[in-house]
Amino acid sequence: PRTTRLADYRPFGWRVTEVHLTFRLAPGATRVLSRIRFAPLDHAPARMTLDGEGLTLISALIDGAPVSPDLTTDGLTVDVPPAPFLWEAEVEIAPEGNTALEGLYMSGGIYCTQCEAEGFRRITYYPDRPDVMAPFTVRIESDLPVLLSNGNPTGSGPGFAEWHDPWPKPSYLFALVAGNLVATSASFQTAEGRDVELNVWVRPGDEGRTGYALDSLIRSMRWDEDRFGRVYDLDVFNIVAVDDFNAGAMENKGLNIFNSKYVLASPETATDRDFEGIEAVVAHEYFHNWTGNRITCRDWFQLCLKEGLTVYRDQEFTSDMRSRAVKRIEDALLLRAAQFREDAGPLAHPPRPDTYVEINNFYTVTVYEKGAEVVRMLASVLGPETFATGLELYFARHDGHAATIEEFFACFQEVAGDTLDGFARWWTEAGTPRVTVSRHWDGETLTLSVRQETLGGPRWIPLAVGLLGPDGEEIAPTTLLTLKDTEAHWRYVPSTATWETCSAPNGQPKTDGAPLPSINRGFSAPVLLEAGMTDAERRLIFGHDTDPFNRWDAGRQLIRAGFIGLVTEDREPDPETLAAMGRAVRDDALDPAFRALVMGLPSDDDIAQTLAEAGRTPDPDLIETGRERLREAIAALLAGDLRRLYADLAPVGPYRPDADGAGRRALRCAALSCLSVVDGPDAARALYSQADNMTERLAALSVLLRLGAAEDALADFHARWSRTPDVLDKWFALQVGSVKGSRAVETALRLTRHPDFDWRRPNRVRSVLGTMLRHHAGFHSADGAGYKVAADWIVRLDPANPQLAAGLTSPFQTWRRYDGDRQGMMRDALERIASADGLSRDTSEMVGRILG
Ligand code: BAL
Ligand code: ZN
Repeated sequence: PRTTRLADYRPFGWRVTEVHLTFRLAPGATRVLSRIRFAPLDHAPARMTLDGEGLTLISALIDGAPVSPDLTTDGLTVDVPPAPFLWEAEVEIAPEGNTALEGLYMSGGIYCTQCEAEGFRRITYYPDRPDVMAPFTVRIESDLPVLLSNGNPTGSGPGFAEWHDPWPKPSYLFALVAGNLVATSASFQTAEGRDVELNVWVRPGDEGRTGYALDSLIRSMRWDEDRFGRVYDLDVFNIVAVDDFNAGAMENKGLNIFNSKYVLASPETATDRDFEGIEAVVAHEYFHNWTGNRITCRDWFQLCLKEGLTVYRDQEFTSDMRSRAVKRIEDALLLRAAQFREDAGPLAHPPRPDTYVEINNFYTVTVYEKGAEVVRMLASVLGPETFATGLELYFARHDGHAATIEEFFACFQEVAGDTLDGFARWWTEAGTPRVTVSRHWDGETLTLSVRQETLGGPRWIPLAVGLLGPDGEEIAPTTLLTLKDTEAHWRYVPSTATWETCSAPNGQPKTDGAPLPSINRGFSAPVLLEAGMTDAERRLIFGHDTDPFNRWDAGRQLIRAGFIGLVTEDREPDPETLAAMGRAVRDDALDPAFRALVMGLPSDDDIAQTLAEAGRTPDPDLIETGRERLREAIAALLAGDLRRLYADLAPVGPYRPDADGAGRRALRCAALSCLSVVDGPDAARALYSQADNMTERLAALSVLLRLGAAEDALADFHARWSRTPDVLDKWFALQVGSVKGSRAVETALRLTRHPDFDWRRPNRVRSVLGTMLRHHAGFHSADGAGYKVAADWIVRLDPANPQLAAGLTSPFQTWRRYDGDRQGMMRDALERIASADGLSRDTSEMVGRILG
């Protein structure tokens, strides 16, 4: 397959000034008629190339005269005049048979589209690249009751509807939906006085579960006006939920299409995490209207320009709606678990990569989450006002254009009046910087020496630092120290409460009375930090720091060290660490959500990664057993506190999906889960039957599954929810995720034979197969069953849905961590996938990169 390179970027030779599309919908044979006006640019060649995949060309005309283009496997070429011309084509496509879910396809009788990144070429011939932007007019012909496209409605009648989108957009933002749908609606008046009709469209029967998505949309629109000055620009904003969707949602202009998982919610069907996810994804897609749609990407290498910035914006939204501290910890957890792992292995790439084979493989945590961290660091180093001014300049200068990271960055360099060059490496280099901090105390002055080890030269690393006194009191407030070179030294000047740069300290350091630095507060830089702290110092930070992130992180480091000791040296958990955890968990002055996070143990994969970094070979079974022993030790020590908490946190009123309620439930469920180790299943059984909400019901079911006491509850759950796909997905996933070791593989295999399992539904596949692949001890079971089953599934799924299959390969990326037997079995599995007949570009690129 062909590699696409950033260095080869060339603009398209024509401007597209107008696009008219007519769809005559039929499941097996939809006709798409296009009328597109092209105007040559100076460098336009005599032949034009259009992208197209899987299309049957019926006719083609240029300025009304029939032409015979040369058809290729990925499009066509045709001679064109050297002046503006009208291209007309009619093609036939078959949405019913489209199992790849790219282009126009059908989900449960609903026609819908997914065009990002390169799906539009499966709809008609077009320059399917993000830097070609044009206004679209669309006519849909069908007897279905609801016919939607981008922009504003301009006409409808029996069997047709017409839409016009005045905002020039690339083809990846095109969307069409047709089906039997019902809307929950509201109106919104923008800050500019525009009345906007808001609709959330779902299948009849689901309309009772749309309220939270609609409310999230309204809050997002208002927030984007208040916080970023971004105002909506059409008369209608439609959201449609479909059950079969490869990703989470899609920001098509004025017509967002969502995986129903991120729309449908009621207290009975959705967990607190689902509600938070819906709020964040609705916001994310809405925020793309400016960061993605009004200003889009010049080419797909710039994907993080829209995704990193939009994730940053949705993180800020969630932080304002909920708890900023908790959100920051959750984001750091995700980044460390998924992005650091990606950066440490064969799939490492910069947020702005410079080559790809299949762009679908680059919708990664690096592009999204690390991309957001880079924007967050830019905001930190510039300060809020300069950052806001730079962003305003970006919106003003690039509105209506397809931009690059360099153009984005130039806006901030201009307003900062400074050269920020070392900062830009965050976008262009892969790898997680390793930052080492050493301390020198001479009895009066504390000096910090900070070093970075990075690929591709030093980057700017903003470290938020505070100081604690011997009893944990804050003696220096948070200050941002930005490391710009490989090494720097700062000393703290108490008289002015400032830090100043200095030369390397010398002389014998003292220890008595030294203040304790709390470094990288708020996870100000996404780095691996080695601060050389003792356990006693970590306990001081855990117990006292004013920065909630570092408090949590110090506790996490203590627990992780105990976990490692338990796995590798059979050491008992450290009583002082457990006691410190107990003090935090008992502390009613702390946010319950924070306390629940303190109780969370590092994942098995996290422990495996830590061991691998220390040069040791992780043993998945020992890690799993170690987790159980750690949980038993915590339960034994804290049982009394946890029983009290479980009782005290019982619901006091009806369920509400807000941050406070979610935090209380998170802590209560964490207490239940831990307590069940000593108290058995009774409390979980009672909670399962009494709970008025899915959060507690699912938590109870998970405990029952772990204890092998879930038979009745599982049957009850299935009976209640067998006709509600998004809830039934939870039933599937929980069974795989809650059993130990190789039983996860057996359970997953058994569930693929369940009558409700369906290989064509991505959410169902991810519930069973995705959960098995993430089950560390199951996937890595010593007999290789997990690897074999994974390879079987990927080979089976690939022909129908390459994007889904390729996504399932990523758990193999850590294969070099493990022992020789496991490495051999994983390599065999990967090679078997690679040699499958007709393997897709998506999966073959992933497997090739993983094998290295
Ligand atoms: N653009 C693809 C879905 C999203 O990131 O919003
Ligand atoms: Zn996005």
